[in-house]
Amino acid sequence: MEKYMQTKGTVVWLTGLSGAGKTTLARAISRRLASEGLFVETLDGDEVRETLCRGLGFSKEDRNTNVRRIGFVARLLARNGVIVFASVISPYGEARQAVRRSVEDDGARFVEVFVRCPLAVLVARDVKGLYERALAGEIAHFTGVSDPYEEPGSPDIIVDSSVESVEKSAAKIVLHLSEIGALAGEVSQSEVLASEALASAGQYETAL
Ligand code: ADX
Repeated sequence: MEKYMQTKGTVVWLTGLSGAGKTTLARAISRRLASEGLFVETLDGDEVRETLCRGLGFSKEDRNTNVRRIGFVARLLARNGVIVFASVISPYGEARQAVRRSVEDDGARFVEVFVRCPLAVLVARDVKGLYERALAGEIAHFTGVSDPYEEPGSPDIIVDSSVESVEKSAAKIVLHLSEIGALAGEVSQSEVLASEALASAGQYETAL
């Protein structure tokens, strides 16, 4: 007989173009949840490419290898109760679906978040200066400019950083996590987080 009950974790997979706000959002939410005592981890495309995925480029094959490796680590963490935020462009739908299947096969949850932002806004923001270079033809195979991005067909959540604040998008995700029972380690934590999320979610544009 099982003496202790350990709940499975969740992979929150943030997909979207470079500069759309995946990392910012993941950091904001993971900080909040960690401060409530939940076990949280983040896996970021830019960071992981310096370590676990060092040497991989941006061909379809390399991008999918990147996604598979990040998915593998996320799965291991999630099946041990961790809430994992993975911020990866992950432009190919099939590779994202494969990660979902492997996570769910382990009994953990997978939440696909499409971090949407129109290309024109990304080009105007150009935080890393990459779009200017990509548009000038200096970076080959740049996602959204000279390489494909397959938008999720049925994401669990859509956030749009061109019309929502980080707080609003974060609240939307926290609310969803609460609704699916992903924050249920301690009932009180879940309730606190959910009511906070509901309070800031009150002002959503329903159009999204
Ligand atoms: S993915 O396509 O393999 O999922 P990942 O999220 O790991 O991408 O890395 C994307 C980051 O790599 C971008 O935010 C950007 O800083 C950098 N980068 C460098 N070259 C490219 C490129 N050709 N396309 C997209 N991002 C690039």
